[in-house]
Amino acid sequence: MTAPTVLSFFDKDTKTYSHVVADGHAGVCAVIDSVLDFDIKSGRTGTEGADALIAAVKERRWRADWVLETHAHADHLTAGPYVKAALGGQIAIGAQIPVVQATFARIYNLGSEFAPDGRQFDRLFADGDTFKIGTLAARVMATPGHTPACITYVVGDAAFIGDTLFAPDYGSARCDFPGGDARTLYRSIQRILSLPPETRLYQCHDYPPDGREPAPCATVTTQRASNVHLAGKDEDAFVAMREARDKKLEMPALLLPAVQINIRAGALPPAEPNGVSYLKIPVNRF
Ligand SMILES: N[C@@H](CCC(=O)N[C@@H](CS)C(=O)NCC(=O)O)C(=O)O
Ligand SMILES: [Fe+2]
Repeated sequence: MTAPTVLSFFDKDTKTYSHVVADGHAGVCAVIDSVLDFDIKSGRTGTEGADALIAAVKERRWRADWVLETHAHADHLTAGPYVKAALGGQIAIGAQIPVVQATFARIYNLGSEFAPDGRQFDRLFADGDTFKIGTLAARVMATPGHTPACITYVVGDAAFIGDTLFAPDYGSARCDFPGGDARTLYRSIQRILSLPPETRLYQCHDYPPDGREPAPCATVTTQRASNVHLAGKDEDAFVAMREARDKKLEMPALLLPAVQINIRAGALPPAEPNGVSYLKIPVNRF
């Protein structure tokens, strides 16, 4: 099997990892979890981070066949449409995304202009679906828990696990967003850890403690041996720990602006008659 080439890009503002997984020989890649910069103070989007990723792909003369999301992110805006316009590719996300869209359509009180049925994306991937990146075979695993629609992309000896496990010294993803569930996450993590021991598990975030550089991945072996949220814990103990921790977490700084764009596959809400697109903030809803 051809080993995939992986490039990883770290967004310091939201501590998000975007990845590019490529069949270098065929010159074809997939972009995973891209980030659009967003300045909440001015309401301005920016493309500095996405441009660096796009430049790295262009430099290698790769074409993107896929612009993949592991889930509808709650802490940053996706740059999916911007990446697609620059590199090509179909925008894809998990097949359960309508569940997330329906929940947030209620929260934002979106009108009939927004259809919570996944049509905003080019492709919806369900558990067990397969697709190609050049000659590389990619396989989808449903890994819900952080959100109901989270998926993992397995490409050769690399797996893009989104928000499930984080670095061994940090642990796991929160489960307190609408539709999140700690027990479901635990079971998804067990499925991920049943991949071959040498599999590189690429995370969507790293929140390194002071003094440690961010790291994009850890192997199944390393996660099994040393993840602080798993060591010595069975399912019930994990759930108790996760739920207790989640009670203490603040909302991500960009949740309210980000989700209303991410459930639209990265499109801004339709412009108002003056040509400007507006975001909504539900007051006293959370
Ligand atoms: N302080 C961060 C929080 C980000 C956050 O909540 N990240 C989620 C992933 S979208 C998570 O699972 N965090 C795990 C945790 O903090 O335990 C922000 O404002 O963006
Ligand atoms: Fe997330």
